[in-house]
Amino acid sequence: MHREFADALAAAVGAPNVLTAADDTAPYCIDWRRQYRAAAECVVRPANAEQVAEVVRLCARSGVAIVPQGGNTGLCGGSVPTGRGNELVLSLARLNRIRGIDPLDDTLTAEAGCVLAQVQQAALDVDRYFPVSLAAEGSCQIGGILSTNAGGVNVLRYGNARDQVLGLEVVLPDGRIWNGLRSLRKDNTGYDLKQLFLGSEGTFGVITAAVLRLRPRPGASATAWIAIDGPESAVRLLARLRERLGETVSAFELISRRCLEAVLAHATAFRDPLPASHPWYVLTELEDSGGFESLYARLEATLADCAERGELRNAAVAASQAQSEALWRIRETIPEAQFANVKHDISVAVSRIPALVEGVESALAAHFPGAQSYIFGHVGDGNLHYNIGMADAGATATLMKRSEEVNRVVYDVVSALGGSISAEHGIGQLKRSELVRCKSPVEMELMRTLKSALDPRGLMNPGKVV
Ligand code: FAD
Ligand code: 2HG
Ligand code: ZN
Repeated sequence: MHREFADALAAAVGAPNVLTAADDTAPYCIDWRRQYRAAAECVVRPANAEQVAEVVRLCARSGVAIVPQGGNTGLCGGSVPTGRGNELVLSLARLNRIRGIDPLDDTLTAEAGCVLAQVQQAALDVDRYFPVSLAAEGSCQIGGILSTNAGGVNVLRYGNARDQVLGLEVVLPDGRIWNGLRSLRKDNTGYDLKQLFLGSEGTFGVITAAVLRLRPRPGASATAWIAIDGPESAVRLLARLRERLGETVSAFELISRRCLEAVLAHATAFRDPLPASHPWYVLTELEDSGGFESLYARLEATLADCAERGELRNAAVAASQAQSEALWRIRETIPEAQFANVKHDISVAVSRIPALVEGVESALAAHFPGAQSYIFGHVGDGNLHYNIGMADAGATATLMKRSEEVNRVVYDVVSALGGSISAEHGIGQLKRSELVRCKSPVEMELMRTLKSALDPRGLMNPGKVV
């Protein structure tokens, strides 16, 4: 790294916050799945928006590219360097202050480096609720979930990360700070600029803070683990639960038997929630303003009725918070229990989920005999994590080398059903070439026009998305 540039960075953020030794930078230069590793010039850890702006100005002056990084839990290689050109990792971890909470406005203003769990807890502390929830919530950061427009398990009721945002503060690629930290529920004064930065994976600027919407804290929640025949039953069961229980249904997750078995094999602490084995499961959660007893009773009665109609095979309703947490731990452990395989994060209209599973399974059987699918995820949003491996680690490693061919097979089915190749994880480095295949030339041109208008020198997270 150029001496003058290094000195200027140290002056901006303090020398201890400019990491250059390989041992220090290594954890920032490899992604969560250990699929992408590349060196950075350095890792810079500013403490506030002004310091971020100064670092961005210095980078613009020296032509150094910036890779914004939050909790580094992203699953598409967006948060790590590409290894092409001079890149600096800009860690937002020290911007971790909650700037304010207003229970009358139902808003919380958080800096980008606040960990999601910290924000959830801060909301609970004032008897409010921040509904974004995902297995990485102990490490992913607000800037990361907003930049990927993360989903998680509560999208069904509350929407994606994008839907939780009222205002943003962003450092633009030239180092100017855009203060859009408004708390307005209604504001039609021209283009809604914050939407540009939500879900654009750090390619337009660095989010430094956000005004987040809070919700009423649910009085009670009830959880059920339900055995079903297959995806078709899941879609019908969701419709039935929503008919009977309305908006109280906040999560509705599909889990295949193979995923459950992977979790049971992963750690001895896990138990199969039901006495017999079943091919598929749904994990559902209800939230309501009333008490637990009545919610539990409504859920149990609805499931008993569904069982009588033959709409489910068996069900276990959690009788305590501890039982509910144990069921959710199974779901949350799936990503690490089936860590190495060819990942897909796909969505279709909810009603097309059965056709999606049928189509992908038969295409896989034809093209990759012996392939084993780990199917799970947010079926209530039409979003499945469709991860494909083989019976043993060696064969899976070989399959991973053919991941482009596997992707082709999966994405052709997705595309025939009018679906998306990235429901929630984003594009990053992983799906960049696929994006070009699945978007029309008009859409790609619009995206590139936006990119060159906002970041004409291409210094914001290059090699990601477009
Ligand atoms: P990072 O990984 O650090 O970054 C992600 C992207 O955002 C990168 O492109 C990065 O450059 C950019 N970025 C980060 N911070 C900023 C910023 N302040 N300004 C501009 N750009 C920035 N995702 C889901 O949607 N739903 C899930 O259910 C889900 N579950 C997960 C479970 C596990 C176990 C793991 C490991 C990941 C999961 N994810 C899920 C993936 C996921 O995208 C996130 O965990 C989260 O959104 C990333 O946050 P992060 O702070 O780790 O971001
Ligand atoms: C989840 O829903 C995440 O758990 C991770 O989005 C999905 O590991 C995966 O494929
Ligand atoms: Zn997910």
